[in-house]
Amino acid sequence: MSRSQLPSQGESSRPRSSVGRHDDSIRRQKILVLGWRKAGKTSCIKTVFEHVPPSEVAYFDSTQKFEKIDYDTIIPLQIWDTPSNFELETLDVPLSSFSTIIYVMDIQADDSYHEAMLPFVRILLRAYLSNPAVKFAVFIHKAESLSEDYRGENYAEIQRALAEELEDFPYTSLQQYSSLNFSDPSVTNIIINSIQSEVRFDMTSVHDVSLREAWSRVLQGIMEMLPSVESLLINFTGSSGMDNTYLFDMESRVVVASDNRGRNDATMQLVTEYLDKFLQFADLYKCLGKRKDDGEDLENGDMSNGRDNGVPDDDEEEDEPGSWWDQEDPDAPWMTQSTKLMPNTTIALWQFTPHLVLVILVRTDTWQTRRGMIEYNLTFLRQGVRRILMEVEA
Ligand SMILES: Nc1nc2c(ncn2[C@@H]2O[C@H](COP(=O)(O)OP(=O)(O)OP(=O)(O)O)[C@@H](O)[C@H]2O)c(=O)[nH]1
Ligand SMILES: [Mg+2]
Repeated sequence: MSRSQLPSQGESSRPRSSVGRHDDSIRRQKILVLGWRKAGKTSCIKTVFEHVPPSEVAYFDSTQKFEKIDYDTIIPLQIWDTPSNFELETLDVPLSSFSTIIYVMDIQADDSYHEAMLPFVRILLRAYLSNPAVKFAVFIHKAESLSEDYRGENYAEIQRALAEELEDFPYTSLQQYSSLNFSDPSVTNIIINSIQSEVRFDMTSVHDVSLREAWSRVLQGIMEMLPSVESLLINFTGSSGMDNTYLFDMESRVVVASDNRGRNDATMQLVTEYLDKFLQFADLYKCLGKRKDDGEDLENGDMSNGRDNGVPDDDEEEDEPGSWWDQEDPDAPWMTQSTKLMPNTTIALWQFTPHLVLVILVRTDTWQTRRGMIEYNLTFLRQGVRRILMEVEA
């Protein structure tokens, strides 16, 4: 293990934003997680964003009321866990304020796909009418419980169920929410086609990397800065002889950007497991930067990322933490680590911000002969990524 003493290339602190915590809820990207009872909504959220081990999901109580989970990563998120069959009118924010709606379907419940899909279609249409830019994802969950053949069949069946429920929907019942003429089939056809091309389906399971991959696509779908960050990564990968480059959210192990080429499930699983193991020892790394409030949480043995579960704090104006770059010493060394994963492959990581870590896979001989050049290129990549984030957050 080693620490890098690379120069920070003159990064300067910026004035921190004056956003208060009441406004904080507004600036967060809101993600609504819905689904049939016991489909796995809470499991999909808590195993990724609250470090609940998969072995504990069997003991979750049924969700009785909305739970808002604030999570800080490359963009600030607010993930809403919901009780099954809640009424839209009970949401305390407009449906249009959600940037993404995730519908969790239990792949095992193949006798009720249509029944489960119907309430989703109603919400999906209401959301689309109030905000056509909203993103939709269906997590076809508990996928590991079926053999590969059945998985594929059920996946297709769920896609068909959505298509049929969209076709059969009584559109005139939506007339009160829109000035569109729903009696006109050309109007409903446009809506159906547009939604069908927008909804993405992902097979997920708490027992493997598929759930994090699905969250990764959700996050990337709402990251306006994604193309800029990706082009920096692709540039770096090309100029430094890497095999794979990933930018991970450290706490959740969700990939927020990658160069995407040469990526496959087996490599992802390997890299995620490595990161998991390595971060269990996070406290040993003195220069592993974290926000002040995160640090306090960690001292209590809690890696919970400073969440406040949406409870407003009246004193927030005085003790509101600054932006992450305010609390950094620009000349301090930053955390880095490398390990020979297999005889021919080395994995290395560098922390970029309190939330983000860059992970690379590289041939061991390349790493041994070109490490200096890789780390040199990396200072520019890190600087570029941080600049983009500062621009977005300022
Ligand atoms: N096989 C399998 N079971 C899972 C998975 N995720 C969750 N479960 C099981 O699904 C059940 C329901 O999980 P929850 O996360 O509580 O589901 P929910 O949708 O939040 O349930 P409600 O809040 O009651 O509507 C639990 O018994 C979990 O053990 C998975 O990936 N694979
Ligand atoms: Mg629940």
